[in-house]
Amino acid sequence: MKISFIGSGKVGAAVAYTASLKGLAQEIVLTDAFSDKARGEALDILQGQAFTPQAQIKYGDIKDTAGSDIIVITAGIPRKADEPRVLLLSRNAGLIAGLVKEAVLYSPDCILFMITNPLDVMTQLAYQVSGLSANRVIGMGTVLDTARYRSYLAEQFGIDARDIDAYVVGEHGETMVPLVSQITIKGIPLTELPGYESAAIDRVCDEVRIASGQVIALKGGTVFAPAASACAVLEAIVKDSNQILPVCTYNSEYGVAVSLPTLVGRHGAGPVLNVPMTDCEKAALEKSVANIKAYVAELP
Ligand code: 2OP
Repeated sequence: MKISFIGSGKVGAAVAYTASLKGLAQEIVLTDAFSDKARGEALDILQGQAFTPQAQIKYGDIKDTAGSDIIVITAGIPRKADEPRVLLLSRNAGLIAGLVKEAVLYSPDCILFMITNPLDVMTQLAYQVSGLSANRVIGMGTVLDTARYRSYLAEQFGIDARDIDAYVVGEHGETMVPLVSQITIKGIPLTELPGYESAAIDRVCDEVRIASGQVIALKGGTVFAPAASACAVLEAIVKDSNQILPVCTYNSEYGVAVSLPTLVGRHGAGPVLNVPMTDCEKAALEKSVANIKAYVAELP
């Protein structure tokens, strides 16, 4: 398994490091517009290898990513705390289109894993310009928001986050939809938990919506939750686990890239699963999809 990173900033480097700790690849290649940054991060990971799983950690330019099984794209300008993710559209679109095309030339059989924001638009763009089938262009999407949702629910109700089945779907952005009607704890509806009150769920949903802005305001950017979430997706691909994750993929029913619970394995992503939703949740998802489409229409 060869995993290459286009963009070795804070998030790219953290994903690469986490992937190396999890032993997800035999070969990891870091690239960055600032080549010293890629070299520095690669050397830093390499120097710890006496105590971590062994992998070849390399740095270089896009040519060195040739033959990758997975290409992780984190390149681009990140957002500030008070900026919506979508403001990055004009900043990142041209850059990402060029990088995707070049990466696929060197790795025509790869799975593209998109992390750059605005996530849904960048996934749609990568799907359009890469020529790859939809199952091989995967955005991290609301996997990250889902991680936050489960973590905050776990904290609120004092239970193990890994026992919680709950999803955030739709846009990885302002209109994300935390699904409340389907939350279960190992098959038991959340409403059956001692101490359950619907106001607490509303508070958790609000917290999830502002979660990244809060971290960005405090430390300048989100890093560890994105790295953990990205590596959950990478692990599902590498181990061919067919895990259900709300990744972002082009959805022919909606006509745009959007996050929904999807099987993820060595083939990439798909099929998308039908989650039961209330009418209110369905309407919120439709609104979220419309929002993504409006942003996609702004692509140059
Ligand atoms: C996040 O949600 C900034 O999209 C990034 O952490």
